[in-house]
Amino acid sequence: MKTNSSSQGGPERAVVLDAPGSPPLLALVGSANSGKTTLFNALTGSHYNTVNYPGATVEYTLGASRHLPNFSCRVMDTPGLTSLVPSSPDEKVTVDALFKEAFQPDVVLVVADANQLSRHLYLFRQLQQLGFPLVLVVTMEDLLRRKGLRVDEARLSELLDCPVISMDPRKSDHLEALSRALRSVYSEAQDSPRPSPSQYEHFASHLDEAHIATLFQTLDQVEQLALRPFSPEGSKETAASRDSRSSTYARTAGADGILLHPFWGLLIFLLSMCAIFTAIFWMATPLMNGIDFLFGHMVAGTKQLLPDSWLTDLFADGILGGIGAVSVFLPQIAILFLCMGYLEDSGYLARGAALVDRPLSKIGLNGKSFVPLLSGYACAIPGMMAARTISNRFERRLTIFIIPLMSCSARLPVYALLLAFLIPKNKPWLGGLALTGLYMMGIILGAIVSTVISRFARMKSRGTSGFMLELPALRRPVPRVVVISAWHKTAQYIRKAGPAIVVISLGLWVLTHTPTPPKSMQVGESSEYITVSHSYAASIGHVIEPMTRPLGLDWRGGVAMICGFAAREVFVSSLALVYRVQETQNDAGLSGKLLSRMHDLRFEDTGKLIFTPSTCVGMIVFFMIALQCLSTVAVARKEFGSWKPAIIQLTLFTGGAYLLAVITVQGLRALGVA
Ligand SMILES: Nc1nc2c(ncn2[C@@H]2O[C@H](COP(=O)(O)OP(=O)(O)OP(=O)(O)O)[C@@H](O)[C@H]2O)c(=O)[nH]1
Ligand SMILES: [Mg+2]
Repeated sequence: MKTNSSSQGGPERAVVLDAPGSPPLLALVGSANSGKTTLFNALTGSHYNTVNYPGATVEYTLGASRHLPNFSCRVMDTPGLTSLVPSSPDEKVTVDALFKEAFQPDVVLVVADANQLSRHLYLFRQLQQLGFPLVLVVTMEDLLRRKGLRVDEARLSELLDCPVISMDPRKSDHLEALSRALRSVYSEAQDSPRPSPSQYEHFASHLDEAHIATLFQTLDQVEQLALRPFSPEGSKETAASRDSRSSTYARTAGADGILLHPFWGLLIFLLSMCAIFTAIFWMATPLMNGIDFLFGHMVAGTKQLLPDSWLTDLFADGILGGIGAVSVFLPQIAILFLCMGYLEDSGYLARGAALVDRPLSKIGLNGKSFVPLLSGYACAIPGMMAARTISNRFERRLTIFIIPLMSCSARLPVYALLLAFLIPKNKPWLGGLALTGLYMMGIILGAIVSTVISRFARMKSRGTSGFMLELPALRRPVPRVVVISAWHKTAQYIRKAGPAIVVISLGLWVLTHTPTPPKSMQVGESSEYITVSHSYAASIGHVIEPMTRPLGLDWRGGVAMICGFAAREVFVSSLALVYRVQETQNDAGLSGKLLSRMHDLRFEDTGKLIFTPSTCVGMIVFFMIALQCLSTVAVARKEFGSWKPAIIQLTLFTGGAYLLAVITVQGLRALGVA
């Protein structure tokens, strides 16, 4: 869920950093979860992912200040930073951004959470000591006010000797005041030199503990002087309203007592997940039927409208059919993102991290692994990148290693198809339960792999990084924020999966239609069948058939599985193509046709049914474990820093998946399951 700059849905803008005459550079820095990315989005009009737990951003991002009145600048969002001495790779990104010549910001905008003012001001003071031109933005004052306190901007500004703007970056007000402050700081500092890397080296090597302790004491005083009691404006706060507010707080604290309880907390967590997955099956069905119907008619309509030629077939079956087969699953993916976004924004998912810290530390990981693992449930790529927040190298690499086992959203269409085949339509809860089980299996398998590796590695001595996660306040999510975020994640999914589906569907159509079989064979009603069984795809499929037979699949299923390596969801559209689903004569939509076709497909030689319960369970096992995504391998190489672990990961997971799938299919058959 939690994603980071390069994988987020916002428009990437290429901004040349050090081009001569380019507008001033404004850097947003501050502690994790203080609202930097939210402010970045407000200033630039982007839609980068903002979530309610620390560690969302792990790379810097650039944009143009389109919404900042009268001050045209480039804006840089950075990963959270607590102090100028970085303790993890993501923190190092921010420090590098501040001191590398080409990046040197003209103004630094420090973002601090009003509820943790003294701690967040520590970084501010360090930047001030080094001589950066600064403006301070204080966020989350709405939450502070609920505690009966407010920030006295003027007083804080006086104490810190720096312009201070208190604002909620989720609403676009106060941008005028912010712009004014930035303009004045920028024009004052324009000619003075920025702190150099050598100044930084000197600063970092002269930090001593006594100095840090004094600084924190001073900052505590600053906080005390700058916070004022607050009662709701205009209205005299009545005893009743005060009581109701403090009881809200007592409730939040009480809620945490249950939500973080080792037993009840976990039970509630599991039940919420079950509810979400049942919702995915149940709520999505009408929408899925609609999309299915639409594409079914589009394909049929295209074939009627356009002249009868191979080009029409290529377009209708290859492209439209391919897109349709996967689009059907979009409602499920959107509902998954919506529900997770809601839990994320409420602050509940961060409780998940606290809950699993102890179990995770038992298997060699760290509470901080939770966010990357959770991100892995949307897509392994941002998950692997989010692991940069883990400072301990071993724990970071172990987290990256097991992330592909988390069920990414690309697996959802495959699971959904196979479960729809296995489970009666009138029992959505059974589907939800099965899906919860599959998603849980991801974390269980990850735990097994991680335990084994960390047991082996324990021979070598290694440190472990302490886990410190700031729990965000529990709050009612803002529906607009949740919906927009889910929309952008779904759109991003389409952008990522779409091209692969079109290209593979086209390629596969050509492979299954060439070369043209000899004229003498092109007679009778099964001419389409003859075409495909004489095609190049058939030749490839027959070569790999000895591998796919033990899985219970014929050569056509094997071809679809190979196509799945481009992107897992392509498996579904490929099945539709290799099994010539378009020719099924019934009124169902595309996926209805695919399902009904699966029920009576038979092996060409033995005449036995291909898609049996054992084959489908085997395929689920295969897809659950296989690292079937080449972009993940590339990112793993980058995050590991070498090919070796990435290749080991690929071979271990894909090889293991194949073996386990064969064992499952053969085992089930030995037990008498068809
Ligand atoms: N209530 C409230 N929530 C806010 C405010 N500003 C930001 N948020 C929320 O705080 C959460 C964290 O915001 P982000 O912008 O992701 O924080 P960040 O500083 O980029 O976090 P990292 O990338 O982890 O360093 C999000 O859920 C925001 O919607 C505010 O003023 N009030
Ligand atoms: Mg961020």
